[in-house]
Amino acid sequence: MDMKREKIASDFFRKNRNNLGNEMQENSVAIVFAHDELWRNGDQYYPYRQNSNFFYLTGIEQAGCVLVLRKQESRLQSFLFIPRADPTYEIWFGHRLDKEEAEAISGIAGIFPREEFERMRKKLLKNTETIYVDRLEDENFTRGISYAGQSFFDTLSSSAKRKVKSVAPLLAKYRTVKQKLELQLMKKAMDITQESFEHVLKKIRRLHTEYEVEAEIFYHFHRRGAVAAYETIVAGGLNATVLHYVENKDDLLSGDLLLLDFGAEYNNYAADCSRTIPVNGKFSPRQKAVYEAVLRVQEAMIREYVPGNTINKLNEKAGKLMEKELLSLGLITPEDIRKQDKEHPAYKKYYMHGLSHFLGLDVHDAGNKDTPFREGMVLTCEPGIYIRKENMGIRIEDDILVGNPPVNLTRNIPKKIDELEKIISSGNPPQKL
Ligand SMILES: [Mn+2]
Repeated sequence: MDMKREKIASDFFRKNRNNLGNEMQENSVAIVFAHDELWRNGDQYYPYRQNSNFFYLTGIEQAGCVLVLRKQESRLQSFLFIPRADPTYEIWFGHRLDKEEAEAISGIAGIFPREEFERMRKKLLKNTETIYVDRLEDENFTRGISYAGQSFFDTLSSSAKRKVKSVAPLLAKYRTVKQKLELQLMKKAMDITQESFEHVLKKIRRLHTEYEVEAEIFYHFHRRGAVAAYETIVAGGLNATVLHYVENKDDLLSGDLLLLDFGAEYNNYAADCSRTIPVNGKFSPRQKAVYEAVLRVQEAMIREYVPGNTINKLNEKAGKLMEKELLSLGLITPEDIRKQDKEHPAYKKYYMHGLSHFLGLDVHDAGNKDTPFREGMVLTCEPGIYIRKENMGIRIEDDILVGNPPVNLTRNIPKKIDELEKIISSGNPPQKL
């Protein structure tokens, strides 16, 4: 039995398909492909991670599958195509789902071998006016990437006989609002993230490099059946001013701060947390002042995660608060603010990223900067101050459940200065060499 996975009842996936069906027009079809295996080198592939939309609609975590939903006369039918059983394949790579197993996971009764897809496709698309295809949504990150859904979309679009649309906007309405089960899985990812951080705190004075810290985090992710939801950032001193520093290769220096941006992915659901700690266990007065400024902005902003707000509105408010803090820290002057260009406000010199993003199956989940917040949405709150000339970058990030009042789901991951210093000092003292 697969102990690394929690069994999710097929009702969850059926409900998600029905929700998508409600958004689809009459006489339409939606097609979602499973991700292919991604080649790494030689005969090796990257660890497999299912396409989030495909998982959300089927629960199937296997390559080579296709989901087709057909809506006609307000009735929704589901068809799932899976690779045929192959004894030789199984000797080398293990078990592949058979029809019964795929049905039990997904709740879909109409299951067919994958090679039938090409033959049945014409029939399934017959009399449809609109076809929704799951395609690559963000060109910034997917240019040049091969995905069956995208090729399918391009082929259909060029024939121009029917309307071809993207499936993602229809799903975003549902993926942004977390169901109870999803919140439970995310909470588990957050608990695992918390556990790994507490171990780092207790060990930090005996760890000498960024990659040792990373190993400590991964150890606690893996032992609880999780993986990293995104590339882990372990950035000491100046490295923390590189926003996406993921090499994690340098020595840790006493007197430096260490920025950690790390989150477990459990059952495909992500946590996303950032903490900043002193390598030697004690914040200097200046580090403390900058840290407290970031924390004040974060705590004020967490209260803003109420229904009706948007990421854009949060960014505006966070910018104003940050401006005030940077003035008191002496990093910017009233003159800088008077002279500032609206597009490039003075605070952006030290706080250059956004405050928040949606969180769920993807670490940067469905939903955008104008999506009005609704109860049950989960977003991050992550202000930061990065000062190259002072060799420090500080970010504090928690995961917030929208509501009235909002709930900080990662509130138990320590972040107050005295709490951090106390836990570090309770751990093993540095090794005498
Ligand atoms: Mn984040």
